Amino acid sequence: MLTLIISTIFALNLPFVMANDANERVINISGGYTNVIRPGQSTIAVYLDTIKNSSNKDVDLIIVSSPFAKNIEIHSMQIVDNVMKMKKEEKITIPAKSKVSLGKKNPNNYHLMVFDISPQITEKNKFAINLSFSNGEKLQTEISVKKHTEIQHKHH
Ligand SMILES: [Cu+2]
Repeated sequence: MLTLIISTIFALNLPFVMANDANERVINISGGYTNVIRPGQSTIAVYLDTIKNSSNKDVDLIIVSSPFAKNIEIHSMQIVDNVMKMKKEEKITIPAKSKVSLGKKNPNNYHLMVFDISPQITEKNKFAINLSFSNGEKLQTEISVKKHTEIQHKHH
């Protein structure tokens, strides 16, 4: 009887244990930043130096949001007929045991396009964005806003 109870508990626990394994943190994000936000500007591009996947399965970045913005899209850029065009991506795959850059000048020109950002965000601020991945992982990361002095080329 006791054996039966124990094995029943183990049987019932199995899915729980598997769910726990799936929720183990395998994604690491570093280096979130955006350019100077000019007064009145409501759409900005956000860059992440690295998204690292330490698991042995591919993981997709699928949803990005922020309490400080209405909507965030995943974008890439491609040259079409000599014109640089932004393209909305449904996901970015971070291959197993590998990393992908959404930093400036990454090969696919990946970036996050943030729409209707709160006017409260200024160069003094950092703000948080939330990233959801196909393995169920949800992470928050801070985006620092670059200051005016960091701009190297000014156009008057
Ligand atoms: Cu864009």
